[in-house]
Order: sequence, then C-alpha cells, then structure tokens
Amino acid sequence: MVNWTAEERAVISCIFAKLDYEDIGPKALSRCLIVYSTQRHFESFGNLSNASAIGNPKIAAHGIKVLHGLDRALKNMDNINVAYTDLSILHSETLHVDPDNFRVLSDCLTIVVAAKLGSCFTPDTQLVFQKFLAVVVSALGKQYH
Ligand code: HEG
Repeated sequence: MVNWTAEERAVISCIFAKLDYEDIGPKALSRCLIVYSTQRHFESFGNLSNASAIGNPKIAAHGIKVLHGLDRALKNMDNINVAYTDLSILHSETLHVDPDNFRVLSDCLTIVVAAKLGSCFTPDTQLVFQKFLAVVVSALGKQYH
C-alpha cells in the first residue's frame, strides 16, 4: 500500500489538470515507439516504419486511450493495484506486452509533460509525478510476477 501526503495528492491533481490528453497522449506514445521501437505490439495499426508514419491517427487515438487509462489511478490513488487488475491481465495474458515497456512509456510521458509544463515542472514536481507513474507501472506489471 502506497502512502500519499496531502501535498503529493495536490501536485498530482495539479499536473493532470494542466494536461490535454489529446495532445500529450499521442506525443508520449509516438515518442515511445520512435525511441524504443515498440512497434511490434501495434502490428494492426498500419505502417509504423518511421517517425512520420508513427504519427498516424490510430497511434494518436491509442495514446489518448492510454492517458485516459491513467484516470483509474487518479481516481483510486489509495488502491492503484486493484484499479489495474483487469488491465494488467489484458497486457500480460492477451496482448503479451513486455512489462519493461510500461517503464519506457512512463519515461516518455515524463519527458513530454516536462516539455509542456516548462519551469512549473520542478524537480520536486517530477519526483511526485514519477512516484505516481512508478505505482501505475508496478500495478500494470502485477500479473507478470
Ligand atoms: Mg496499453 C490497450 C492502458 C501501456 C500496448 N492500454 C490498452 C487499453 C488501455 C491501456 C486503457 C484499452 C483496454 C481495453 O480496450 O479494454 N497501456 C495503458 C496504460 C499504460 C499502457 C495506462 C501505461 C501507462 N500499452 C502500454 C504499452 C504498450 C501497450 C507500454 C506497448 C508498448 N495497450 C497496448 C495494446 C493495446 C492496449 C497493443 C490494445 C490496442 C488495440 O488493439 O486497440
């Protein structure tokens, strides 16, 4: 069980209030595909052979879906593991996504959020954001243990 101080909760709410999922989601997922070559999971999404092809609408839509997937953590800060039970099963048993990719995507998301928030994204803010993402990554990876 992860403990959150009132200040950490406030930081997380404040970051997410500033994020436009339609902008951040596609940027984070496409960065993940470009930098870490995670295309093999998205074979049904069409041509993903280069950075401009990765900018395709299916990837963009999926990036938005992933960001909405983070809402479950936001709404269940005290029970993130349980909130991701079904998604953990889906990613491990059905989609066979390598769980290292959760970490990689969370790093890409951190970079995109940092670029968006600029000087508001202080080291202290980053610390809390990464704690939040680490808990999500661990919850998504639970089914693999
Ligand atoms: Mg996943 C489906 C969330 C990382 C590959 N992902 C989904 C769905 C959600 C989601 C909400 C839709 C589930 C449904 O249809 O019921 N994904 C999600 C989160 C994170 C994540 C919150 C990490 C923060 N996903 C992730 C990574 C990969 C991946 C790193 C691969 C590199 N996800 C993936 C694929 C699908 C989903 C291939 C199915 C896409 C489809 O066929 O529509």
